[in-house]
Amino acid sequence: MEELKVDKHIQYILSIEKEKDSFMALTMEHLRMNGAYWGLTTLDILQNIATVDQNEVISWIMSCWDEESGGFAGNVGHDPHLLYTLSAVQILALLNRLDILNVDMVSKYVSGLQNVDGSFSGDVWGEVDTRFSYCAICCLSILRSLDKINVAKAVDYIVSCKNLDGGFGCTPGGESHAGQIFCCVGALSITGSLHHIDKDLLGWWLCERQCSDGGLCGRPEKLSDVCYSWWVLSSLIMIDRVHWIDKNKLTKFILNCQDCENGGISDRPDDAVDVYHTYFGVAGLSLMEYPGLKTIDPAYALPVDVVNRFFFPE
Ligand code: GRG
Ligand code: ZN
Repeated sequence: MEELKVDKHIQYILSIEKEKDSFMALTMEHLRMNGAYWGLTTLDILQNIATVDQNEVISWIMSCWDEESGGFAGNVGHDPHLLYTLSAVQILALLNRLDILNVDMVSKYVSGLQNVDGSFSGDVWGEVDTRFSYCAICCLSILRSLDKINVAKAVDYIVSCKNLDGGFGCTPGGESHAGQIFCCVGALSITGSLHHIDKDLLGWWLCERQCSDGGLCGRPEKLSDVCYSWWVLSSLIMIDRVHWIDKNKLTKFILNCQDCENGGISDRPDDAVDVYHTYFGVAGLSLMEYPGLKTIDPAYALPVDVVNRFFFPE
């Protein structure tokens, strides 16, 4: 079997830095904060976070902070959003620099986006989605500020998005999708509410996502894609059903999506690589305990040692 090209992937992620002369110059301008989280978390799983200039990263992150609202934007001068606020908090946790945050203001931003039905809007424009429930809950949990929202109502809303097939959608009645399932299972896991899930039913739906090529897909009749190695596998782990998929076949599928020459991982074999699928491929292998990788936490999407550090500070 092809092995994981650790050094090539490190070089690939660092090369995105060199292209535009700073690490933060990751491809997608409007969601650079997410890109930074994907790249840096991948480097940490590959045990190479020390290769980046941490001060440069931290000052860039803080320049994306909007003092007025308390939220973070996807890039300097852009509008704040829950998606980027979670990424910023995750990166600061990764770099062990949560101390520079104004926790009260960031938590106020997040809690201010909760609606009366318990759901969360992504920003002031109001779009509601279970993705934002996850972002809010994960972010506040890292900041140890879950008491700033109505957790019971947040859980009720997520449960109202559960379908008869055991999965979850983005709003009540929305079709089950592996990405939304990760968000709902992750949020329920963090809030100690997994008893709302029928584990056998959801586990069955999730393990049915494994295709004949060994890869996982996001919904019935769809093609396999490396990113679902994260969305599906992390959910299966959280509900204790990961032994229902064939890990060997999935490992081979991910390793087959590597660019063995220039580094990086693509969505499926022979496609172009990107930092997003590089992260999900490496994170998926970490979930399957591939040798030499840091173990990643399936709910927080951060290495386990990082999660332990913010819950059990020295
Ligand atoms: C910290 C890991 C982490 C996440 C933050 C943003 C977020 C929370 C979660 C997003 C969950 C989600 C909805 C993921 C799905 C992304 C995706 C590949 C969507 C495309 O779906 P389809 O079904 O495409 O249109 P395919 O290609 O699968 O047919
Ligand atoms: Zn994908």
